[in-house]
Amino acid sequence: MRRNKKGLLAIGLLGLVAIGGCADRDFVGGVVVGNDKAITILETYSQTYIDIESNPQGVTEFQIDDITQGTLFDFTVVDNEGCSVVDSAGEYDGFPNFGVKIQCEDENGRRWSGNPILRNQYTADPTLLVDDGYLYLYAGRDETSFIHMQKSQCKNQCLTEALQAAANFEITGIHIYRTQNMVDWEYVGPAVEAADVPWMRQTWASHILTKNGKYYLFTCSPAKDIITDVGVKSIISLLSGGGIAIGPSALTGVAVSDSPTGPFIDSGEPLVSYLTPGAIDEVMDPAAFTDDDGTTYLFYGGGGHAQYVELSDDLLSVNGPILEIKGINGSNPMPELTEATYVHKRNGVYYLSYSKSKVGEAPSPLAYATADNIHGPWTYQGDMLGAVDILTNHGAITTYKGKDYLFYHTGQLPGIHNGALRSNATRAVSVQELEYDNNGQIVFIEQTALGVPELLE
Ligand code: FUB
Repeated sequence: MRRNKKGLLAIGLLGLVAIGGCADRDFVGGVVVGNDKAITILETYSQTYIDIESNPQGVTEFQIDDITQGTLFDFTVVDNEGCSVVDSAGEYDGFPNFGVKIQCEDENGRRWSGNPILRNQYTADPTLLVDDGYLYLYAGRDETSFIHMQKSQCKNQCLTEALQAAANFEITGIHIYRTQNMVDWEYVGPAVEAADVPWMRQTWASHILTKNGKYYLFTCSPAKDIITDVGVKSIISLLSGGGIAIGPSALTGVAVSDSPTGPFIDSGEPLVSYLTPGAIDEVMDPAAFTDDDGTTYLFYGGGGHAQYVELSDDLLSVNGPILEIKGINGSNPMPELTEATYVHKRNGVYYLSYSKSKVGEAPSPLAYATADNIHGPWTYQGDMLGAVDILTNHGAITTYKGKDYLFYHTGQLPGIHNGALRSNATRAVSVQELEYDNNGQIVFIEQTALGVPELLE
């Protein structure tokens, strides 16, 4: 095994392979690996990854000479942000363990997290908890063999593919990771696995919250007995000028533990579902929030709609009717809502963030609205993070050791699974610092390859 000790080591592509498909899609090629296997999708909505040296995100790219299990491989590192690579090496150990560990140092020798922060498995839909000196990250693990490629210019012809891809997540569990310095992450173990919960088909986005000395992991799943109605909803949404509706009929429940490390035991049945009177179909992407008076609310939504409901004090049932999120003078406080509602509060101001999409534009910027009251009215404030390079995004915000952070996911982790490089369900969690201006507005957050610096004691 050779190790790249510094900067960019460009390893030439062994070959380019044109891949057929949608007529107006200009595939730029692929990488030939192993036994002349042509693989790859090196194109997504907004970026073309085959051009390694001009990759604006400076992410790690690699090629594998032989993809048999246990093979050590060289890879290419691009650093365009002053990060020297002090250790980079890889070993293919069978999906999802294709990972490489990259340690970055700046010119002062300070370590940075790098983005994505976890590189040996795909992770999506972050949710965060600060507990006993640790920052805990709970994330779904993407495990997909679905090959999908799409780009913004490829609208109508590829729409069906895009929708199918969105419906083809394979997310088997929520997993727990933790750090004390934002650079070194420890894998703790699984929190909830869909196979253990009768009402779950997959573990879609979750939300962790602690109350009364217990730890509550709100989880959601597309309905088990509905294949998907995503396509129909999306067409209706598109015809009416909305974004791509990728929310299926979904359910949200809660699993409880005495410890942030689990075990989390599902309460037995969903708290709210698409069958609950008054609820929208997309009862997905739970965002739980406890207000100063101790009342906990559960927000959820997708595909253009979001709602919320008060929970009972033990958080195991709802306590009141389904409520609608209101804007000022009837305005829509969450334009182009796709999904991923998230609520936090700072200096008396409530922030309601979410991911949004608009046909023909790069998907999934994160936007937010603010209010003086948890019941609104909410005022739309605009984007806080630009589009990512993959179909979805999902944000989570926290304060840890005096710094504010936004976690989200991108398609920036390369990898190989069943001959596919990247799909809309090969996502990976990234992090950036988050700042507020003097008026409490979130300063637009730039996505970087470097991530965040190590927190020193
Ligand atoms: O991971 C599955 C779904 O994709 C989540 O529930 C959404 O937030 C989006 O990230």
